[in-house]
Amino acid sequence: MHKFVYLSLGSNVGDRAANLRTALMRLEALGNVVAVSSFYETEPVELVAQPWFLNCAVKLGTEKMPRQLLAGVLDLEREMGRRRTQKKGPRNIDIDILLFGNSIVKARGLTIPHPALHERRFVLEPLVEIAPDMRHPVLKRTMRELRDALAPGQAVRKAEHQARIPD
Ligand code: PH2
Ligand code: MG
Ligand code: MG
Repeated sequence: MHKFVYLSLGSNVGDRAANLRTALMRLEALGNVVAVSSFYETEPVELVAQPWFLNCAVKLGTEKMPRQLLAGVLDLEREMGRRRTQKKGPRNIDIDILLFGNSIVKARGLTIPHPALHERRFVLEPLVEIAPDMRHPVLKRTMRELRDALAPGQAVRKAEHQARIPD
């Protein structure tokens, strides 16, 4: 069944904008990229001693099931040369599943909605750009409401680089 899913992309190693664009292109193998937010310069959170990230949010139409989609994005990260060393540490590309339609998924290695979605400005600011009225299936709040409820802090600003939906 066709579903719309929302992803968060992040990069803080190498040519960050090029990394996001490559990932956007390769995501077409898993479905249709139907919306991409601006790219945002974001202050690192949780593990703070690392370079600033470029983050964006993506709306993907897909026929895949949640675990298949996860396997697909992990393969994509690997194909782009991601090496998992330090948890939450620097990476050339990170692709996280935020929302999978209105589904709630709790499996080993996969929780949807993403458990930190509502706490992260680097996720919510781009997401509000493309899905302000989308409702969190557990918290029952819209993405705009969740963004507005964030405590101050976590610098996030729109970057110059323009995201573009791949042809
Ligand atoms: N990803 C993390 C940890 N911290 N901070 C920002 N600004 N952007 C990220 O994508 C990010 C982070 C773990 O995946
Ligand atoms: Mg992540
Ligand atoms: Mg990840």
